[in-house]
Amino acid sequence: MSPETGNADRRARITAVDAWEVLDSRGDPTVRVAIEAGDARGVFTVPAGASTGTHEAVERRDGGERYGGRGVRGAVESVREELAPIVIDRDAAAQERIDRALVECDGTGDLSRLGSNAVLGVSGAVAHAAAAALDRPLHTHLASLAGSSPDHNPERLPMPIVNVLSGGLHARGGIEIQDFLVVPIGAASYPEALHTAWQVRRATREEILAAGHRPLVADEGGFAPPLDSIAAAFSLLGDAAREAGFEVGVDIGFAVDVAATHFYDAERNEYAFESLDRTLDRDGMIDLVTEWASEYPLVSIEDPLAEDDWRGWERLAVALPDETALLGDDLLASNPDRLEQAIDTGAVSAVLVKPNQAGTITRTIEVFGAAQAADLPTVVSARSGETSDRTIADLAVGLDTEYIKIGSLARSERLAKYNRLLEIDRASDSLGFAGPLADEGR
Ligand code: 2PG
Ligand code: MG
Repeated sequence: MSPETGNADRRARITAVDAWEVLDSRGDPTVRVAIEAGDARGVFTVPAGASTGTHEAVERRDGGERYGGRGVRGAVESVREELAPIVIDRDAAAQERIDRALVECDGTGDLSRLGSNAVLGVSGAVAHAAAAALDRPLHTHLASLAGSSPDHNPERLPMPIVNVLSGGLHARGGIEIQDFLVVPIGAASYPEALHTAWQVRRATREEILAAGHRPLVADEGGFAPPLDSIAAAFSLLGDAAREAGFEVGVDIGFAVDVAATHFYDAERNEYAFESLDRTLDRDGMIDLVTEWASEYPLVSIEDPLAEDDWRGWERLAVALPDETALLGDDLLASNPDRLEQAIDTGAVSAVLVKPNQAGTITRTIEVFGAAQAADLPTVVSARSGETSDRTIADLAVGLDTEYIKIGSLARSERLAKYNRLLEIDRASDSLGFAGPLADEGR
């Protein structure tokens, strides 16, 4: 019997752990872990970012020539040789204890010895195995780990923030801003939100074709047409929304992920928009971003300044209107200490969380808990490198996040998660929806 939680969870005793290398949506290797507990099996596949922040937990890559250095055989070995013996025989339902043991075994705060991809791989597979062994949906199990009762019923589905135009490191060679997204703020339900975003995306495609360009997609399925300016991107989205029959600012809001760290030149202390032949300093960026917020119905602006420019973030938070969330991704890196600093200084008004930045399921839950305790809205986010793994959809529902950011409505690794939310919707007849205007519609 497990010493941790007694007889009740004996059915979730871990009996086997395996890990192997698979390829993700960019064709890069990543870690898949399978864990057997009782009669059940849980599988989790680790995602990977391109615009990774300096303060994230650190994934382990093999280097060398194989797969251009991107192989993860070392991380797979970490799982098989070092982490498996730690979790075998434990109760899979004791997620927190297991995660603590995994982190201790790594011995570095940022998980760089064994690799965050090894540690999160095991942590995620433990959660899946426990949910399966206890015969609960994953979101119910995650909710119980976060402190809800084991009979927790999901309350609502998150509002999707849907990528339509891509740039930055996800499109290479286009405009520096990484994502232009739409938020179907007028939708009264998750399925309606999906349909609304689909219509805007489809109309965007038509506009791109009409302009004589090919509607090619970037890493997250967003279009990457040639754009002369940032204003041109917003106007393309606005035209598409109107063309699809929606009112901008009423049915459709916009969002951007600037991912500014990736075109910030630290030596010159400026932001280099090479595609637009223009550089801006911190004040220039703050002015630019506040201008967008006054001109467009921006629901959120993510990472508009470099990941360590705390002063700039604080100033921008004051300058932005209340309707526009200042969303921290690289700034926070799903790290509880950085989130605490942001809460103390008022540097963000919304929190983006990615499990592989945090490194374990427990740390991920802690970050959500801290954000929610500070009354900050939360966004659970996929990475640009994904697989058909659907865990974040369950995470959003189990942890009751306001938003989910998965990418565009294209490519199976994105749709797997959007579709998992439809499955959760189908399985419950009492689910609400986190849409900002949803209350009026229900
Ligand atoms: C982001 C993510 C997802 P990446 O910056 O928010 O869009 O990108 O996974 O490349 O860090
Ligand atoms: Mg981001």
